[in-house]
Amino acid sequence: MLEIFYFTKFIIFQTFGFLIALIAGGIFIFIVLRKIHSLKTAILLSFVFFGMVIFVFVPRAFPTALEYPFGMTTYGPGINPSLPLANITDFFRKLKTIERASDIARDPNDVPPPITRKEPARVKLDLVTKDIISEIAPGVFVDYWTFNGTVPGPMVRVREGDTIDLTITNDLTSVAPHNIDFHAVTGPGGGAVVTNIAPGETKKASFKTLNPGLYIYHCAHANVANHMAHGMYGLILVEPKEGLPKVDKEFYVVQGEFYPSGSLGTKGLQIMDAKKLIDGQPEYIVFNGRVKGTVGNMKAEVGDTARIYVGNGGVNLISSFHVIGEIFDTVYPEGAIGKDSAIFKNVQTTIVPAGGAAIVDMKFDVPGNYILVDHALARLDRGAWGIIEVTGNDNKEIYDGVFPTPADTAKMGH
Ligand SMILES: [Cu+2]
Repeated sequence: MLEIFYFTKFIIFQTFGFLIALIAGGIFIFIVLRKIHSLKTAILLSFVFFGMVIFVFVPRAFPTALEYPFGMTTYGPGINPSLPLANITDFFRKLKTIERASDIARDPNDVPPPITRKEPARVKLDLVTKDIISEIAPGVFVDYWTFNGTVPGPMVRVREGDTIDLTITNDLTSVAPHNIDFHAVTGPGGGAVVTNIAPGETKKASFKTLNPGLYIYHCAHANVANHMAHGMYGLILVEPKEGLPKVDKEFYVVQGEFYPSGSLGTKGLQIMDAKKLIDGQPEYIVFNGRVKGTVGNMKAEVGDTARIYVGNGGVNLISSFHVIGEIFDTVYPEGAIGKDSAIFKNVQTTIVPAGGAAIVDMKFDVPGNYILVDHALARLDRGAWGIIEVTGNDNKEIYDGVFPTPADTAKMGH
């Protein structure tokens, strides 16, 4: 019911608002003119009215198609990011069949185990693109477009030289066609060119991973920014032949932006606002698809070494990734790994570009809550934060809430 209400509201206010205002204005002038029999007033009012029509309505009221927002001109290589009304009515028609999920977030613990193989192999990968309606914040619903039903999609882990045998299916309930672009793949579109799938369609393709690294994969169907702003991204780790140094804990976190028509906190089902998208003004900036997408799921013990595979689905912002209270002992900048790759030591904040990644390692010495953030800190208020809960024994030598008295110092043997 709530969905029907929001859809009707959208149609009336956003799509036909101009038309209604135009008709109402015409009727108003007609009524006024019938009461005042003055040619001068009639001419003056007509000028005001037609002036307003030209100034306000003309630039917006003659769209090439019924779309939201009306009459957007953009210069991308494909279709523009406005949503065709046909797409919206299609969504409405399929609304009953679209899956609802109580939690859209991919569990940050959902990291495939390190690869122990010493030889390259063929690795099967099955992906399903699918609409999921779920909450981005309490009471705020979004029609996510997903890989395998979560945001981000599954983390893929292969070894340098492996061949991926991909089977990708677009679920019949999907509103839009999709495809996949692996940044780890060499060739046109990173795979996108050979994986275009309409709802109900399946395609198979195989790719050899030539370069080690941590890479984003994403849907690259036109309008690409629009598809990515619906949640269509994830990470693929191509381990170098020699593997990565062992750690106790591995986590999977991907930042992303969402552009609903309603402002921050506006409840109900939201339609994406393509104008906000190209203006780069997201309402929500989150880790793993929703506000608190990783909260409650990242745990470690004192003494553990932890690694976070961080991605940024964007589509507009660069993430300044930071963990409050920790220093990254090692950063693999921009997800670059393998022989002769740069490694940074002792880093406070690292850049994760839009459509890029980074690997950060840290060791927990003291128990407590460690907050991961995009350190453009105003973004915390839009959802860009998570928590790593570390339990274990205090280490007063490293971190103490009070300044020790001389007696305490004597006891500690200094
Ligand atoms: Cu897509």
